[in-house]
Amino acid sequence: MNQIEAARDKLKKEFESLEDKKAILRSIELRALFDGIREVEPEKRGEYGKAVNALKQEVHKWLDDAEAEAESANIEPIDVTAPWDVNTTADKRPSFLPAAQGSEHPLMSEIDVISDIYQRMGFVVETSREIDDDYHMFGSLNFPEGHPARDDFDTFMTDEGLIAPAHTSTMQNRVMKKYKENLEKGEPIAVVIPDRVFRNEDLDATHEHTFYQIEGVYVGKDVVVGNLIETLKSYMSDYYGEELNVKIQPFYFPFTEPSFEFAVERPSSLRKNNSEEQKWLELGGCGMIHPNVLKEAGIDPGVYTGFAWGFGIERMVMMKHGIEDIRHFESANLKFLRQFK
Ligand code: FA5
Repeated sequence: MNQIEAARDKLKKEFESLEDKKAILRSIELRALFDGIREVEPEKRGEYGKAVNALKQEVHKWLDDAEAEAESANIEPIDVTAPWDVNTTADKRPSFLPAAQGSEHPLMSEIDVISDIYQRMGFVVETSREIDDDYHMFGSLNFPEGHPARDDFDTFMTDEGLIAPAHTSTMQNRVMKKYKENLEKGEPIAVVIPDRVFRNEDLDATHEHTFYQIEGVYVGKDVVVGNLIETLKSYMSDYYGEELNVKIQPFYFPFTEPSFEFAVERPSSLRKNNSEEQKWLELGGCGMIHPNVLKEAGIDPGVYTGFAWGFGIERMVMMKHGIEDIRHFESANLKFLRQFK
């Protein structure tokens, strides 16, 4: 049986070197053992046959064990967020870079700059939320049930009917209710809300599906359109450090009356061509808060009036820093991001 022992050792070595372990069943060595049965003397044939079969079963066991091992290696959870090749061992993984090598995202630092300006102008800064309901997205904003204007704010919805807000105007009702006592004390409501919003959008150089807006709400006595325009212009000249050419034209929003669209003249470096459309970049919408929206927040529109606006933050920053495409912000392009460090 030395012959079988020797064949077993050879098979084992072959098995260990094989990538496709199943190929061992087609091994010449194994076949030769079976073929050899005929050559063994009849009286030893039984014993020989048993030994060969036992070896064959052992080979099958090697295979089963190898398969089980491969399977348990596969089950090990893979950290899909790991910023390294998950197959490297712990000692070969890169260590994290020191925080000093990173920097704040330019949009976050610009939101701070913008908020600071409004705070100096007397506005309180509030934050919005990234999941909201139908009432704050539409009902509180004077969108009648089934009104086509709802389609202008096409966004994402959960099965339960919760909404990823398409604009920061979802906060108007909340902040008016929260600061209503200011009015009783003879003070205005003056709040800005910078935050993230979401839209089902065709993407291009000025449209993202996820972007930032800053909402502003001002309510008091004897507030008129002139106050709205002066507030926005004063903010603009502070943020840009110069007077930009602006265009304010009538528009429609269910929650403001009258409503306007506010655009600024683009420098030629940010224009694709000389068309009238390329000349202006729409920064936001604004208007006098609709009486129904004031009433919904428990404010008497016969006594108080107010204005609101919602500006796109990326677009304001694009104008400030000459960024020609909004998609740079989310691109994780270090060359782009380092310019703001
Ligand atoms: C609104 O969202 C209104 N809620 C604004 C408003 C507030 C009006 C309060 C009246 C009173 P609009 O859909 O036009 O309006 O968006 C406002 C601004 O957000 C745009 O002018 C633009 O600067 C920015 N914006 C809109 N869609 C996108 C987008 N897909 N990508 C980047 N910025 C966008």
